[in-house]
Amino acid sequence: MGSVARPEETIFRSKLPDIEINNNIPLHTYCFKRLAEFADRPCVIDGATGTVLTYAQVEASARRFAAGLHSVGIGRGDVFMILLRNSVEFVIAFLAASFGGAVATTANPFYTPGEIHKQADGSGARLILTESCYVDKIRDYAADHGVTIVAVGDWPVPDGCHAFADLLACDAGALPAVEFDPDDVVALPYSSGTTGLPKGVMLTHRSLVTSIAQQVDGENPNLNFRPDDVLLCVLPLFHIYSLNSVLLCSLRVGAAILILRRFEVGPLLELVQRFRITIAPLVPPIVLEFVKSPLVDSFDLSSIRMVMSGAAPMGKEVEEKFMAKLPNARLGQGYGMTEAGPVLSMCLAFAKHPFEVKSGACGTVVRNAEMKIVDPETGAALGRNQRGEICIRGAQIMKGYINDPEATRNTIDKDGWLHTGDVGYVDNDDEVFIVDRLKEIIKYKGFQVAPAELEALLVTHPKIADAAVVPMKDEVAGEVPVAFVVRSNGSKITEDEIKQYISRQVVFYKRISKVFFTEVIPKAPSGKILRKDLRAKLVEKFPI
Ligand code: 4UV
Repeated sequence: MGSVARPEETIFRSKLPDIEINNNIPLHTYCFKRLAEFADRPCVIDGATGTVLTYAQVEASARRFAAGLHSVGIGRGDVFMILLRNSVEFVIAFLAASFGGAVATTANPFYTPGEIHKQADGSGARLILTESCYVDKIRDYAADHGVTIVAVGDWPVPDGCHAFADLLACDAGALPAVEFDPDDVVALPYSSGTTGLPKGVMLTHRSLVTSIAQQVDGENPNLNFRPDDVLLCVLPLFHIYSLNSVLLCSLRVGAAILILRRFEVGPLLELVQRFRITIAPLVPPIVLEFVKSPLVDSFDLSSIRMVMSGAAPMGKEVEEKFMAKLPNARLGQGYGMTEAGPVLSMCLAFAKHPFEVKSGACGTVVRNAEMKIVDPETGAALGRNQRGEICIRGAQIMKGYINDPEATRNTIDKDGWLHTGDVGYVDNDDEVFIVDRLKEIIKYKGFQVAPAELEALLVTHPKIADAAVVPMKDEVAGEVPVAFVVRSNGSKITEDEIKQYISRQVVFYKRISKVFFTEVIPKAPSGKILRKDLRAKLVEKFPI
C-alpha cells in the first residue's frame, strides 16, 4: 500500500472531492458519534412486531451484550458466528463485536449443517449465536469442538445453550477496557472472491469506517441518507451489502432501520406504506418483482425517494419499467464486492447535490479511492471506454483473507490494488459499466455460489469421475449453477440423482439446475478448468 501509481497509468476518481476521514477510531465510536443528538430517535424497528428501539437503547444493548460475550469468554480478537435472520438481535450482536474488540463472522441461517461447519472451522468461531429453531444444525459440531451456543427465541432455551436474553442482561460496566487497533478485524463475511472456495474476508474497523464515510459523509455525501429517513432492511444482514450500506450507513446518519426477516412483496408494500419508508436498498430480482407485481398500484409508495440496486446486474428494461411505476423515486446502482469493503462505485444521482447519470451505469468510483481498468493479459492500465478488469485501491479494502496469504496475494497486488475479476469500463462521464466477469463466481439473485464448492462435492460421489460447474443465464435468478459431469467407468448415474445428492448438502440457491454429461472436462495443462469453453458450449446449446 501507499506506493505511487506509475505516471502513465490512467486512474479514475470520484467527481466528489476527497474528504478527511478519521478512520483511526472503533467502528461503534464512529457510528454512534452523534448519539447525544439522536439518543431518543428511532433506530431499529422490528417489521414483524412494530417494536421500536431508540438509538440510546441500541447502543446500551450492544454494550451490555459485549459484556455478556465477555462473560462467556469472547474477548478481543475472538471470532463468533452470527447465524441469524435479519433481526434486532443481529444488530445488537454485530455492534457488540465492535464494542468488545471481537470479530463477527456472519453466515446464512439457511445453510446446511455442512456449510455452517465449514465456515465455523475456517473462521475459528468459538461461539455461535443462532435462533433456537436452528440449534439442531450445530449442536453436535459445537459439542465436538468446544463451541458455545447462544440461542435467540423460544423459552426455555434448548439444552446446553446460553440464552441471548441472559447475555443481554449483563452489566455493561463488567466489560473491561478493550485495547484497540484500527487494523483489528471486526467483520469476517465469507466470499469466494475471484476463485476457489469461500474464504473469510477480514474487514477491519478502518476499512468499514472508511467505506461508510465514502458513502454518507461530507458536505455533499455520495449517498444522501438523512436522520429523517426510514430505510428498508430486507436484504440479509449476513451479506456485506446490507450490513454496510443499510445498517452501518443508517446508524452513522441517525436514520431509522425497518428490519424484515424475509422478502414477500405484499407485506413489504404494506410496511412501506405504514412506516413511510424513504429508502429501499434492493437487488435486481426484487426490483423485478416490483415491476411485475400488480399489488404495487394498490399501495401508497410515494414516500420512497431512493431505490438502490446492487449485487448483480440490472437490465436497462427493468430499470425503465421500475421508474415508470415509482416516478418520484431515484433509482440507481451501487457496485460492491465483499473484499472491496465492499463499495467500489455508487450512483451519483443519490448525492445531496445530484449529478445526471445514465441508465445501466453502476455508479462512479467512491471518493477517497482510486480505480483503474487493466488489460487482463498485460496488466497495463487502460483509458476511458476501454474494457478490462476493474481494480480498486484505498483504505476501505479488506486486510486479506483469513489464514490464506496466497489467495490474498492473488487478489491484492504489491501496489495495493484489489483485482475484482469483473470486466468493465469507465465512460467519458466517469460512470462505471460492468460488462462481463473473469472470475468463477455465480450470482443467484445476488447470492454467491462458488463453483469450486459444488465441484468438490460432486467429485466425492463414487459414480462421478470429474465435474465442472458454470453459470447459466436465468430470467428470474440472473444466473443458476449448471454442472458438466464425467461419469465413472460403467456408472449410469442420472441427472436427478446428481441434483438430489447436491441438494441435500447445500442451501437452496446453490442447487444444480441442470446436468450435462460429457466425456471430458476441458482443462489447461496446469489442471485449471477451462470454464470459458464450457460457457461457450452452453451458449451453443441454449442460444440467448
Ligand atoms: O462479494 P459480493 O457478494 O458483494 C456484493 C456487494 C454488493 C453491494 C452493492 C451495493 C452496495 O452499496 C454494497 O454495499 C454492496 O455483491 O459479490 C461481488 C460481485 O457481485 C457482482 C460483481 O461481479 C462483484 O464482483 N456485482 C456487485 N454489484 C453489481 C454486480 C452491480 N451493481 N452490477 C453487476 N454486478
